[in-house]
Amino acid sequence: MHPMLNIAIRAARSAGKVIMQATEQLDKVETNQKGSNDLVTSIDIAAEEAIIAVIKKSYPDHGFICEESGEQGNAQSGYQWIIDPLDGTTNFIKGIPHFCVSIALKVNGKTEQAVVFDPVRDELFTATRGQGSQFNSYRTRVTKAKDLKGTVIGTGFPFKVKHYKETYLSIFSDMYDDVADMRRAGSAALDLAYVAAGRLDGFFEIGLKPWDTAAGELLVKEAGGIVTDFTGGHGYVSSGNIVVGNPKVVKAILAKMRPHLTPALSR
Ligand code: 2AM
Ligand code: CA
Repeated sequence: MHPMLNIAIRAARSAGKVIMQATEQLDKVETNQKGSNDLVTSIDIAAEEAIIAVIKKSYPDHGFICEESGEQGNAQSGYQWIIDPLDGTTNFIKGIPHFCVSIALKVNGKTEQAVVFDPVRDELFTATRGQGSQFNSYRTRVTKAKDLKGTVIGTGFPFKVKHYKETYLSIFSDMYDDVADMRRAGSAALDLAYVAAGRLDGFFEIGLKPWDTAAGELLVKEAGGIVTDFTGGHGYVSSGNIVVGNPKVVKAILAKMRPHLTPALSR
């Protein structure tokens, strides 16, 4: 295993410990509002500090982009860790046991290592660029679906950007006609890991942030899947409008989206 992936796993497990201890006394967790329907807890912050401490111990010169503390460290080093210490914060606050830690490492702008760790089920999803994607050390692949028939597609509602409601619901409605079922579980990073592990056939969401998707993207690609924006392009890197799955599933999802796209969703 690559030494940097090893450190990423150690960091994710250390954050997982902080998070799981907190679930035993949820009433003591402090919650603050960052933005519209966007919450942060004392645990997001403590878990992020735990991750940074583990990584800095081995790699004191690396840079970081973190959901809670923003950019820090040395971005010029060519190494940048992209960290979501607790993805699925709303689930965590409500006591719904579905959230994860997401850590990716970019080297000169390319994602090389990825970890998504579910501390509730002790499930570890990892990838190293060019070496495939693993679930608890076993190689994973995206599903082989040829179209939407029989598929289960994950999604997230645009709960922080509710003006997309109408467009989102028309896309959802058209897709719903063809799929077996849809899932809205509340942690985008875990949704992406589930696509990589073949648990979901595909996934789409509007307006995700780099720390929600950085690790999951590499997991999906290394599992044989593709990642696009809502037009099939690369705009997702800045827009966070993301579609993933095997190439045929992505094509089928994009076809359902096409009639409903507004300019803001076409990038
Ligand atoms: P969070 O828990 O770290 O806030 C839920 O739909 C998933 O999407 C979560 O992973 C949530 O991350 C993420 N998310 C982040 N920004 C979002 C946005 N603007 N709209 C919808 N989901 C968002
Ligand atoms: Ca997140």
